Amino acid sequence: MEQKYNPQLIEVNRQKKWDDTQVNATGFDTSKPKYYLLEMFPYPSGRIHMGHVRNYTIGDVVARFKRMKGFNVLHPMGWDAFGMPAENAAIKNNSHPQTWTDKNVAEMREQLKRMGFSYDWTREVNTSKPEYFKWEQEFFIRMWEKGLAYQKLSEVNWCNTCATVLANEQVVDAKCWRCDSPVILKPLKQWFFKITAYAEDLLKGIEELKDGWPDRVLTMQREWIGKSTGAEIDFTLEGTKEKVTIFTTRPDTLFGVTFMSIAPQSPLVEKLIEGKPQADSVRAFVDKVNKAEKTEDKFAEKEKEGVFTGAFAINPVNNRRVPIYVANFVLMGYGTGAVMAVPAHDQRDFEFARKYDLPINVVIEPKGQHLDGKAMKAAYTEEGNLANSGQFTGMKNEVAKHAIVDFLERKKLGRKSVNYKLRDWGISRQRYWGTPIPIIHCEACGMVPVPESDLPVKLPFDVSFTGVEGSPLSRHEAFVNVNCPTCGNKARRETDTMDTFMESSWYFLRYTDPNATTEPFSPEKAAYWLPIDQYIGGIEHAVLHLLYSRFFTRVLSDLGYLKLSEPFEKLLTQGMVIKDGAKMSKSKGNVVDPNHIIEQYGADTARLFMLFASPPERDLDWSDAGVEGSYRFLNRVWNLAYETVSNRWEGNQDHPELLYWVHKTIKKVTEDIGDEFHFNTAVSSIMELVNFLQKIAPQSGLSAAFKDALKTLVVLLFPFVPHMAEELAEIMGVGGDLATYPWPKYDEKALQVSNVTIVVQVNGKLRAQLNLPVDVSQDDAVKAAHDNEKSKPYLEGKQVVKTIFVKNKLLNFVVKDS
Ligand code: ANZ
Ligand code: ZN
Repeated sequence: MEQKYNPQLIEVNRQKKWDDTQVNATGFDTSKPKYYLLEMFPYPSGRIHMGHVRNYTIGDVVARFKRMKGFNVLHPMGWDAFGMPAENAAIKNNSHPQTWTDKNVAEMREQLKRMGFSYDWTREVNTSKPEYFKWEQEFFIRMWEKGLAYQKLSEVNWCNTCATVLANEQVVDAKCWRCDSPVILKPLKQWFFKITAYAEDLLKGIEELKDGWPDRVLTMQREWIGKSTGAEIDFTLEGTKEKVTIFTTRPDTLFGVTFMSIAPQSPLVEKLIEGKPQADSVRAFVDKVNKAEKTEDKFAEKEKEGVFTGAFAINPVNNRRVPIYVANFVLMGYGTGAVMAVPAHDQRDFEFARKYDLPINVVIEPKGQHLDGKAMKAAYTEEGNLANSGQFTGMKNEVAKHAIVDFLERKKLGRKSVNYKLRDWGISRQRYWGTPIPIIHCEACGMVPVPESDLPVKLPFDVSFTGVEGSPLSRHEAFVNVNCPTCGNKARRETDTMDTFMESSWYFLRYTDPNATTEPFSPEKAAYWLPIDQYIGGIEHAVLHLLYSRFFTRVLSDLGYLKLSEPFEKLLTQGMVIKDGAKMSKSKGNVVDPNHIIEQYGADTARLFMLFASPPERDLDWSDAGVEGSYRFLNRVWNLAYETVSNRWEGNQDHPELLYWVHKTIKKVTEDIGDEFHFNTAVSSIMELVNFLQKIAPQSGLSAAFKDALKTLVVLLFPFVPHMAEELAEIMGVGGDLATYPWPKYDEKALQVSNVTIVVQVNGKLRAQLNLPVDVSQDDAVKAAHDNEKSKPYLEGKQVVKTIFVKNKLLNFVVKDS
């Protein structure tokens, strides 16, 4: 055994061995319980960063631990390989996205291997390969046949810098999630997936995830789906038989309506202003709003404005005339695009009423209080009792909500109604580096799916990347011009590609059967492995990837590919890696390159630091001193083993507390990894064991029990620092492959029987040594001191003014004669 710890040499050798023997490849041994552990796969941007290192280290501890606990573990890795950076790099470097991506994948794979992560590399998935996206095209066609994929003209979120459409989820604070440019609206024919058809089911599913997912993520998904329960109420257009239907969540305020607001884009507008003197001013207003929407930041707070149409609606419960306004804050895409305005109880309506001098009629009052619309400074939005509301006056407003809707339903003037904020998922991108949408547009036949035998629709390699607007595919004649599969006439191939979130919505299914060629994955294999027992990734995916995956799993189940609704049983969202108070990022200039740490200290040190510095779900503050500390600890372990193996100690005496310490550590590490992923406390208990072993080594270092303790230590270290642990295990003759070595069990008896020696002092003088159970309480120790023959005489009849108790060590009485 080498005297000096040489991580670089050890690690590279171990990694080569793991690679040669494929020790982490997954079996299909159904006699063992399965455990599917997944970390979010990376985008192959070129290099692994510390965020990856942290995410994957956390996962690796769990994977190794579960294997040792006898599970059949699936722990795969792959590449989310489509996406814009590849295309942007191609434009910049005059290269090809495929070349760029393949090179990055090769480099990053080596980096991951150099970290010693125990992936089953035989299952590597790369989403940019036709063997993968072929199935996506098949899914798309199935969805299209069922009406779950459709094309419509729509105002889309557009990023000028990236020259592409963004999904709602990719707009963060009105900016492009990727490049931070402001997002504008643009009308384009786009492909959508009907995620709204699954809104209720996705919402219900959240209940099932309560025990396995962080509350924060569930709340974000719930809010994103945004269910609103209320009613649709029909007002009549004065002087006609026509209805104007509104959506409200507050039917209890119906008697307080003093005007109505409709969306500028509403088809009603033209009808309302026909022949009215207001027509011109309304049209001008609508134009202004539409222009502003296209040029201005869509999400910025804008001044609430409106204009009177000259038309009135009749409130169905009290027959009052209410003027109809066109207002810039009413969205055409939500509810009915028309709102009953109740300024006394809605702040937005309140401000609008003040601005345009419209009446404010109070219909809800706090108990025992009277409100005056003229004097109000803000809308009253709390609970209360109904006022000025005909037969409903006096009723609690929560009760009135139902009573008024019941009344309306009976009179056929309204009905219960539910609305969701969730919009359909816009999936088409005017980009090259993505999965081609397998549709052909024929003048005679309309949209025709590419026949199954022609799948996959591959990306042509010979394209030019100029960076000009529009997809490079649309400029590729041979790709675009095809014959219609139905009628044979000249037709045009769809040139949009799919959102890359499509690939990540099912990659976890492909891992179960990555080399399938006649189907996307075998239903049996998917059924065996799914759901994923533990998923680990960043909180930034709370509503993007994690919602799409839940949706897509349901879709694939409905299409008959599998039977599952929730793909991820448990979710851990790891914290960020921060340095100098900010997230590690290129733009902040505070990046630490994992390779440098590996070169200087080795992968085991990098892993140990990541695990020890903070619990997984919290942010991790990078500290060079912490890295140093981890490295020093590993050196201490190495030295301890070295001294033992080379018989450098004197003593051969069994220490009475040794077994206690070993079993206590096994228990703590097992529980900390197993239940809550408290790796930091698991590591610190291992450190305590090392301290203890170091302390007793001179007397006990050559005893069999000491050597056994050291072997156990090495086994416990394996999930955290696998290279060093396996090296030492081999040297010390632990026997067998640590990858599948049975995880040590602890013995409750060893935990109980062990005693410690507690020194009793009276006024600083040693009076007795007590042999007491480990972790004995102060009270019990004091009692024992009073009973002990030797210390008893010094305590009897004395007044104890102070007792100092150092757990498992010392009991000191300060006494004075009484
Ligand atoms: C009358 C009322 C009185 C309202 C009151 C609120 C408070 P959520 O919870 O987001 O679903 N609304 C309905 N459709 C709208 C649209 N297309 N654009 C803008 N606002 C719209 O909000 C529902 C409430 O938002 C509805 O209830 C409606 O105003 C408004 F004291 O109706 B409410
Ligand atoms: Zn045709």
